[in-house]
Amino acid sequence: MKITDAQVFVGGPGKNYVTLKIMTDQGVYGLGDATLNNRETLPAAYLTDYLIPNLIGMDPRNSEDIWQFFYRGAYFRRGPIAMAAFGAIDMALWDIKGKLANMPLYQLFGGKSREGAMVYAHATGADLEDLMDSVAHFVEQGYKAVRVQCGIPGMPSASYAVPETKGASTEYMTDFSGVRPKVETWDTGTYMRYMPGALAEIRARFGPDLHILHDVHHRLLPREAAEFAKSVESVGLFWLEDPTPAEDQEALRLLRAHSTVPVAIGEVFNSIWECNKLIENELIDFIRVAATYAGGITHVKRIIDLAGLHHVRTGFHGAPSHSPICMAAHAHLNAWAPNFGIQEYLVLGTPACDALFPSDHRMENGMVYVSDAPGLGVDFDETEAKRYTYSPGSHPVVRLQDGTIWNY
Ligand code: CS2
Ligand code: MG
Repeated sequence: MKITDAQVFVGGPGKNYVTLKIMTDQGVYGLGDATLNNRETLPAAYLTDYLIPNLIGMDPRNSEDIWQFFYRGAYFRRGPIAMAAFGAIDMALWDIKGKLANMPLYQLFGGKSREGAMVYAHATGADLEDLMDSVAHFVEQGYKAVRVQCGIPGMPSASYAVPETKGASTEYMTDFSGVRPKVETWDTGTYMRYMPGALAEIRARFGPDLHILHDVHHRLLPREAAEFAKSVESVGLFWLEDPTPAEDQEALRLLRAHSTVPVAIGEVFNSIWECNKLIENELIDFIRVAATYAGGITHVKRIIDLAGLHHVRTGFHGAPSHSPICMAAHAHLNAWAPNFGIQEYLVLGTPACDALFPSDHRMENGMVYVSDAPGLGVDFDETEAKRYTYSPGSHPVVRLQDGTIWNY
């Protein structure tokens, strides 16, 4: 069996999804997601210029060997661009494998460990009251877990992932007016004084059963993160995400020494080599990698297995940055993984997205039910794809009040 052709499409409803389609001489094709948010043309070029010419003629069933060929063959290993490109190829090869076996992927992993996988939504508000309305909206829809972010009184501009005006759209992460970022202003002291009380109010309003998550988005120093984690302990968070920039992994020992708050890290990691020390030293509780830029299903399965040895559960990244193809890969991993924790969930279910990526993975009452179709169980409508083109966008950059650049 041989790969005969592969194509890359960039575009989508409100997002530049990077979709790979691999064709074979047996008519079976596979789909992969190589979306690297706000740098989408780069994995697309890596695929088109270097990887696809090598793929043609390979036997698509040898997904492990193909993964190793590209990973080791690059010599300059890892990095989000390469790993997103390898990840897309890997997903597409697993999709083909499942279609050949006539089985949904979770069966090839070892079957279902659960019927539905719990997901969390993003609740956000310009202020706490606005956020409470957003949380209530998700609770009414049956969500059992909600990530909460809100504007902070005294903070000069909207902080991470919040709209500037009440009730505004939640299109807060990418500005598609060009590659020049908008600037947000951050003040750690204001955040540290306000947020613990706000989280306590959310807990008081919604009661003990709601899983509440909060994302610090890498903005605190290690000592500040330890103080913050200690101060929110009574809220009973499901997790505190990215309390510090994760390059300095030893820093988490300070947080661990002062607090039992569950810690989730890893959405910017692209290989097991960034996760292994955090996992082996049991400095985190949830690992946040994504099948897209952590090298696909083959590589993420290795991370899941390592995590399982150390009581670390999964909490895969699922920001709108990932296409429904990556989310389908996650749905299969989540159905199988014995150490599944939760899934961040934002993309599936919008009519435009469903038209471009038809699938019968189902979301109901805050749970995802995996599709039983062979392979990934998601398709790509190329006619629909013609409606979209690439539009450059950017994450905001963050500065302190004196102008110093800070962490987005
Ligand atoms: C975030 C992301 O989902 C999350 O937890 O931290 O939204 C992140 O900001 C984006 O994926 C960046 O592209
Ligand atoms: Mg995050």
